[in-house]
Amino acid sequence: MQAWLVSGALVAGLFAATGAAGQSIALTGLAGETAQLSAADIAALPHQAVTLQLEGKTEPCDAVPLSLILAKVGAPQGKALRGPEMADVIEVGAADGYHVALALAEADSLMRGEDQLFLADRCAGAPMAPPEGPFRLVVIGDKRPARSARQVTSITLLRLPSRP
Ligand SMILES: Nc1nc2c(c(=O)[nH]1)N[C@H]1C(S)=C(S)[C@@H](COP(=O)(O)O)O[C@H]1N2
Ligand SMILES: [Mo]
Repeated sequence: MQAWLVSGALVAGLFAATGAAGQSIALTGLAGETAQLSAADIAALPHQAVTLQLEGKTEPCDAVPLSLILAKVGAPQGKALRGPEMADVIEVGAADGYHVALALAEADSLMRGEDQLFLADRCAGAPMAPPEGPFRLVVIGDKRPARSARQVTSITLLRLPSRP
C-alpha cells in the first residue's frame, strides 16, 4: 500500500475516533448570509466552562457562546436588538432532523446579563462522537435537556412573519 494511503487511513481513523470527520455547522443569517464552521473554526473561538443538565446527572462541557457564532452571519446584537428584531428566531438543526427554536434575544448578553446559550464541542473532558457530538447545544437554566440538541449541523436565523 502507498504510504499516503496508510497515513490517509490513519488520519481518517483519528477523525472517526473523535467524531470530527468532515463535521461542520452550516450558518444562515437573516439576510441569507451563509458561513460554514468546521470543528477547527469552532475550537479556535473563545470557550467557557459550562454545566450541561441531563436527566439525573450533569456533564461539564467546554463551550462557545452562541452569540460569537451568530456574529459570523451578522446577527443583530446589543443595542441593535430591538423593534422587529424581537421576532427573530434561532433554529438549531441536528443530524437526525431534531430541531430546536430559541429567540435571538436569548443569545444576547446585553439583554440577558450573562451568556445562556452555548455550543459545546467538548464534554466530560473529551471531544464528543456522534450521536452526541461533535457539537451540542447547551441552554443554561434548562432543568430538562430537551433543548440540548445533540449532533448540531445547522444554525439558521429566521424572522417570524409580520402580522397584518
Ligand atoms: N439531535 C437530537 N438531540 C436531542 C434529542 C434528539 O432526539 N435528537 N433529544 C433531546 C431530549 S428530549 C433529551 S432528554 C436529551 C437527552 O440527552 P442524552 O441522550 O445525552 O441523555 O437530548 C435532547 N437532544
Ligand atoms: Mo427528553
